[in-house]
Parts: sequence; structure tokens; C-alpha cells
Amino acid sequence: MKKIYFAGSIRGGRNDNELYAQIIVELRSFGEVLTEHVGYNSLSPSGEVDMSDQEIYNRDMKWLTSSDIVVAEVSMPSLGVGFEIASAIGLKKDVLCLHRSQSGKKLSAMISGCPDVRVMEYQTLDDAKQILDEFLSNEISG
Ligand code: 6K6
Repeated sequence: MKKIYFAGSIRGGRNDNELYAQIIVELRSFGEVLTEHVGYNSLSPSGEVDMSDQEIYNRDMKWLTSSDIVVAEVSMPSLGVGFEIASAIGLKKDVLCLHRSQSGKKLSAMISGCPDVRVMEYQTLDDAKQILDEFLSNEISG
């Protein structure tokens, strides 16, 4: 079973967390999603968790290293997601970035201009699902 690392904004802002949860449901049909908590409603930017930032970093980097595929929803700008994308590139992972065209924010040129990531614009959840199906079917068969 492929391991999928899903990245989405946490301290960058939680406006899209329901969307993340729906993307995670879709990702589950292609493999094991290591970072399901990114979609949790209960995870607020200021919410308390029983882990230090250092523990979170160490755990997430371990998961990122062990993953086969990285999918990031990048409509809500997040330093952590940008860091994860750059780290994933360094680790030679295949990275798909999903950006919602109507988010009102233009994607950072450091992501959209990067030749090592696939960036896909989408409008609806159905569009996103179709993009994921295409990307992940190729990944899984390839
Ligand atoms: C405590 C309070 C709120 O959230 C927490 C727990 N924090 C995190 N737990 C798990 N993963 C995290 C946490 N903070 C950041 N990450 C990772 O960075 C996730 O994998 C996200 O993809 C990304 C979000 O970065 P920020 O900069 O938006 O927080």
C-alpha cells in the first residue's frame, strides 16, 4: 500500500480544513494517508496538543521521508506547507500541489515556477478528485 503525505495549512489558517478532510477521504482510496489530522476539525491553529513543536517537526519529517507521494493543498499560504514541499523535492518525492483558482490568492512563484512539482488549478471538489485520480493512478501503476 502506497503511503501518501497530505499537507495543508495549520497555523497558516484553518479556513480550508473541511476541504482538506474531503481530499483526505479521496486519497484514502489510493493508499494510507499518514497525515489525516491535517483535516481534523478539532485542530485549530492555537489549539493545544500534547506534543512540542520539535516533536511535531520530527514526526512529520519522518513521515515525509517514508512517504511515496506528497499531495499539498496550497490555496491557503502556509510556511509549514512550503517547507514540506521543498523538503519533499529534496527527498525526490513526487509532489502534486492543488490550488483553488477562486481562492483570491495567487500562488507563490516559488511553487508555481518550480519545475519539480506538479501544480494543478481546480475549482470544485469534483475537479480536485479528478486531478487526484489521474495523478495517483499514474503513481500507483508506475
Ligand atoms: C498544535 C496546534 C495546532 O496544531 C497543532 C499541532 N500541529 C501540527 N500537527 C501536525 N502537523 C503539523 C502541525 N503543525 C504543522 N504541521 C505540518 O505542517 C502539517 O503536516 C501541515 O502540512 C503543515 C502546516 O504548517 P503550518 O505552518 O500552516 O502550521
